[in-house]
Amino acid sequence: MNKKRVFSGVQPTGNLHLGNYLGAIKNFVNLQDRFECVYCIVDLHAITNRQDPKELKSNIYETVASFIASGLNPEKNIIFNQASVSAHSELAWVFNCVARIGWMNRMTQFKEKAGSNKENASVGLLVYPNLMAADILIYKATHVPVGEDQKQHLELTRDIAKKFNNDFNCKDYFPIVEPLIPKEISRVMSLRDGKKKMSKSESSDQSRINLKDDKDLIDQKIKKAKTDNDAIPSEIGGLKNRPEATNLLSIYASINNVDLSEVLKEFANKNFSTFKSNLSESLVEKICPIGNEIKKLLKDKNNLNKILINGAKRADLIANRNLKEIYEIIGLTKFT
Ligand code: AQP
Repeated sequence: MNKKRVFSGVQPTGNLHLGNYLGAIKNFVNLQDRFECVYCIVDLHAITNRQDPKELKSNIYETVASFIASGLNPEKNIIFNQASVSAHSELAWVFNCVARIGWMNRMTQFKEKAGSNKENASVGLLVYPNLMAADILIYKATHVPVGEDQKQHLELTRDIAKKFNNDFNCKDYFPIVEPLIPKEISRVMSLRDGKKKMSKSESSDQSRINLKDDKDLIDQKIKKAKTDNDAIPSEIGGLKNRPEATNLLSIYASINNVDLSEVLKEFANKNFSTFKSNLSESLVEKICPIGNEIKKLLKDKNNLNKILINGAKRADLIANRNLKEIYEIIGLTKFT
């Protein structure tokens, strides 16, 4: 049926960090030669939490610059922001009517982000996964590269696709998407707490490596990163109940494109201070050129505008064609 197509999105909610890079963007780059790829800056998702309007606008540029600096080719891939293509919101409304309230209530991201005061969370935060399903399915994407934290939302996308296909008697209309989750490290954890996800909204900047951090900052953050008192084991079994050690060793594996078992062989029985200087070196080698390129790209807003306008036109064409079909299936008409 459909040609294989990749879709993924990143929120413009601040500096992108190593979790976004290793969990998602590195994979985006690897996929661009094999698939038709659509990469979106999901600004409508960002406003599920209050955003400063000026900062939001500047974070959109920051995110597109981070995509390009990480190696995404804007000619080959469709790169755009979600607010430019209204079909995402239109399909999200349709999915609000397909998905069930019970499905939303089970989403762990909502529970985590809403915290103890659920009644006061925005309705947008609750129905966020329906908009995410619309982002993906408006392109009839078949594959979605994401970090492991998004796995539950993708399962919901599959449920929505199946229910729509079934309710409207249109077998196989929406594809049942496959998540593409990195093998070496599916979830990059905080440098301060190996049980918490590395995240933009964590108040301590020491908890994450940002793509724009310079060498000194990376060295300092890795030096201070939490570990435990034991030496590095030679086998993966030796990492049981050692979340901080597992995190740092897995980051090293992912950034160097090697298996964790090989990293353990290389550093077996060594202490963490030796390992940490190797880790810093690898991060500086990989992340600093990206950060420098982001800073350079941000100086030329005209170029970034051109990339976003061109991407929006290409995305809009596909999305509107599909929306027309979807409305036809449902019985909705745009009288124009
Ligand atoms: N720590 C992580 N490890 C692996 N993958 C991660 N991703 C995010 N954090 C990690 C992946 O990055 C992509 C884009 O994420 P996002 O910006 O849309 O939203 P997020 O997951 O909510 O990211 P943050 O940093 O945690 O933002 P805040 O703090 O604003 O909530 C996704 O593919 C995600 O899996």
